[in-house]
Amino acid sequence: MRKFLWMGLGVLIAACQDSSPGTELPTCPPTIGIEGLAYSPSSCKMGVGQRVSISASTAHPLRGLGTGNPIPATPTTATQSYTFSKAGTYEYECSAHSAQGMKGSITVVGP
Ligand SMILES: [Cu+2]
Repeated sequence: MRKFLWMGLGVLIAACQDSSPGTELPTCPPTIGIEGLAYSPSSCKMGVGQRVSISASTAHPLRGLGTGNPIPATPTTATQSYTFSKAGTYEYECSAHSAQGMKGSITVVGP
């Protein structure tokens, strides 16, 4: 009886681990907005070749992180759209508030 209990627990844990990262991310809206000191949504997913705008202003300059990021590393104060032509996870931040956690990521998935 005890053995079956442990088997059941093992199945339950396996089921929980089955969900691959990215599947619960919301689909990116046409424009990623800013709410307080956070991007909204702060994480989202979209398909290769799609475009998304990311809000930026003088109060919240946007810069991309990492190599191969369509969002330039040099901060921009203009809201503009970016096209992601390669699958991967792209991170960005508000250069004024990154210490306060004003960061975001876009997960680009292949067709
Ligand atoms: Cu900011």
